Amino acid sequence: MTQSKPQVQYREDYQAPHYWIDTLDLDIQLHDSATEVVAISRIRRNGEHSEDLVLDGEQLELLQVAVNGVETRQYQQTGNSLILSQLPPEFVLTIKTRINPAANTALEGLYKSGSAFCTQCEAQGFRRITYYLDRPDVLARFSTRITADAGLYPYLLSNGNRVGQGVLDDGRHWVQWQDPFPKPAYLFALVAGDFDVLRDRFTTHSGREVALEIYVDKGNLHRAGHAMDSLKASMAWDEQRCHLEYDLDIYMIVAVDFFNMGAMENKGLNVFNAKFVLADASTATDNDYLDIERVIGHEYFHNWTGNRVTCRDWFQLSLKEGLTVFRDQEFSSDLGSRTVNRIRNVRIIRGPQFAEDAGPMAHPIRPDAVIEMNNFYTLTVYEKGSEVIRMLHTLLGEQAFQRGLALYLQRHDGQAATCDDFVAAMSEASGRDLSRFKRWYGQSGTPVLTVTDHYDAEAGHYRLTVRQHTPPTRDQQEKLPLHIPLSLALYTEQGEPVPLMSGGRGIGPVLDVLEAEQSFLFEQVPSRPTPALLQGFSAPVKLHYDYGDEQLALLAKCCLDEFVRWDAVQMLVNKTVLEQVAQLQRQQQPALPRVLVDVFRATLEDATLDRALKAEMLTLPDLGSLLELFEQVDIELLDRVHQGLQQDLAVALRPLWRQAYEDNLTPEYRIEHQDMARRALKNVALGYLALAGEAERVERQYAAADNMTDTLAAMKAAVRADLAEREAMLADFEAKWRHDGLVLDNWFRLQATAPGAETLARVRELMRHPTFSLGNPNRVRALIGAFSAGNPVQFHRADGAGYDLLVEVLEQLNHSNPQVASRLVTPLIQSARLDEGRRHLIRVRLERLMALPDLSRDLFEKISKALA
Ligand code: B3K
Ligand code: ZN
Repeated sequence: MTQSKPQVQYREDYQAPHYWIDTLDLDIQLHDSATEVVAISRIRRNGEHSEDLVLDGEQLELLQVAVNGVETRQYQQTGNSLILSQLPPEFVLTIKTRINPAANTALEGLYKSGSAFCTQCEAQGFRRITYYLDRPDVLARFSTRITADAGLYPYLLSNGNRVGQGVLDDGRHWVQWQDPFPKPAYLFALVAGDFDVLRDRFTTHSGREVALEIYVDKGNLHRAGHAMDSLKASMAWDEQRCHLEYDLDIYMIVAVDFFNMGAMENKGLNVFNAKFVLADASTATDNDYLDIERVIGHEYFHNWTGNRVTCRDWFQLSLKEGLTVFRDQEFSSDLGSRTVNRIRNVRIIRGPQFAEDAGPMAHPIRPDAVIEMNNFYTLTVYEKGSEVIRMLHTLLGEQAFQRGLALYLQRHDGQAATCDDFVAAMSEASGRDLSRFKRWYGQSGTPVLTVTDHYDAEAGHYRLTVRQHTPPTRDQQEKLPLHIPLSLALYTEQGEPVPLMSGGRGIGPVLDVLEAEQSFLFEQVPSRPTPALLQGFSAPVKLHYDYGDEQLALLAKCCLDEFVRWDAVQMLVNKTVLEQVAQLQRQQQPALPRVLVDVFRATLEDATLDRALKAEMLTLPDLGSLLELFEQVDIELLDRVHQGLQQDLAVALRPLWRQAYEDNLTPEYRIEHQDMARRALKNVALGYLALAGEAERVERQYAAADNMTDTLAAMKAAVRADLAEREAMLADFEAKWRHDGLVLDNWFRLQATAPGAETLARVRELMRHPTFSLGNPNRVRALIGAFSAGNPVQFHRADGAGYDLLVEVLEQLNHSNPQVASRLVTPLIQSARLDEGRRHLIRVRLERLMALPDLSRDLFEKISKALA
């Protein structure tokens, strides 16, 4: 909590630490409310100076300090630091502290998740365990001795290898761990508890035998198999695609119920939100299975990109996160459908990431100024960061990219590196000038590409003119032209691709857009072509090109780039939405364009299309992404258009939805990509059929379902279409799953995102459900997060009651869990697209929060920016 006004840290102010810590020996005596930590470090002065040693520490009770074994009182304690002066060039520092894990509701540092102890140290949680140089450029060899009650905590885990253990007289036991790899404190982990353990092995390419262990709550062993398969698949993939091998003899994953985010890549001991570990057919959906594979992969890939080479300072976070997201996206794409993965990622960029760029928290993927680091684990740093890596991959090609990655890892192995180091390695390995490309790291905001064209029939010339412009963002007024890879193809009216010729020779599909305005001439173009622009979403930009409906229909049917086929449908939908909003504003009846129905029909009837892709093509953008089409818009009007469009498509194509439904029933449940694709398409069809009033079919699916994907799809269809059957299904589901929080989260989420004015009251009622708790981040996200971020119409009720609910929750979480509070506040600070009335309602409430006497740094940073 804030004592004084929170301070801004600037990237430019980076200074190497005054001291290095070479080794840290931890001795941790676990007790619920009085855990004692003895930390012995070998410290070395960095260069000649007489600076103090300033250690970070928060919420610690200091018991003893000794230098070279001699107890000392020559230290100062300020709010969050311990300062030692007049130190020798090298010395051993011993610090004894006491902490209270049971009272730690912030879930940062050492805390209790249910009956187990666990830790979360990234970004700055280690300072809640002991006084330390808690910064990522201080790398030490850790050894950790854990002592705890043997009955309650039979498993005592930490990083590295188990090197000793013993039993004590008082019913307690101990285990000693040694991590041979120097690491920053944020990668430290400790877990103590009683678990079921799933064990397996992996033999690496060079023959290292690795023990794989997944720790889950007792009784959940049967739900850990998919996580184990995903782990082995990740290890194999990293060897095959990136030639990277695992480096310890053991890899452990622990699933816990109380966790602020998805998972954490601690060296050799990942701690996971149980949501990303536990799965079986009866409790997990197809998407849950895919998410588990993705997150297990992500954390595993961090072992190289993040752990072996870490970040010099937290401003460089995207160095490990953007790169590791890129790696997990490639992993998922190699194992499943590349196009569908691409589409799902692009939906995130175009929806919430573009909204972040347009809001008060806009920042470059490498931020320049930070108050609370935890606020910068953002879609920009992660997802846009991955897009930046993907653009490098597009520009360099797979081979040069892999050479660059190898060079970067080999050059900086065991070090804390910067984004500049990464780009330098990529540039060296490929011979490409990336100087302009580097601007992506420092410039925030979403570039707009405006493309115009001219066809000269006589000469057979086609000229594209590309203008780029990045509108100012809240953090940065001036914007410079970026290096944008623009992938394109040209199509004839018959849908045939035209070979790209320029300067008398064939050229590749990727144009280097470098200037504010640039034009590209294509020769030997037989007729006026339709350009397929931004193939594969080759850059995270907004594209403006004045496509005619027929051109979009052509691309949707014929384009060889599957992403563009999907995108053409999206553009057609966007055009329709813009048109219909205008019609409603003119008090006209919105019209359903023939061409849209035709494209949907052609998509449904296309027997060659992958079913998962079909499902994506037939799914409209969500309201959040549609909001991004407008400078400002009446959200209820937009929602009416969105709902009406789905309704119209449901009715217009009803026989085809029925057929898609019938054709894609899967007789038995298998986790297999073909079957998942069938279910995806079938359930999209079910959604439309529900809107067309086919309640009986929805009920039948709910009753017959033998898997969570189909159960939830039926329940969702009923809720979205507001079918009378929905209450019975919801009641049945609750009775079945009320004791399983993870499963019940689906039930909370569904009700929180239900249309209708009664939703708010329902959410309030659900907050009193016995399985709901404000102390569990998963529950909070499923109910409160889903309502405020996933139900824009009800959250932005004109009476402000949606805002009041969120503010009440924030006031509580501000004390108990500032990180979770800070995530939840997002929809309140991204109000730019809303009307004046709502913005006023929001402002009043943000001002109230701002006036809280003990506002956390996390909320302070976001709210003060929103109010500025
Ligand atoms: N590195 C962690 C995120 C830590 C978030 C701290 N607030 C998980 C991940 O990105 O893999
Ligand atoms: Zn990560």
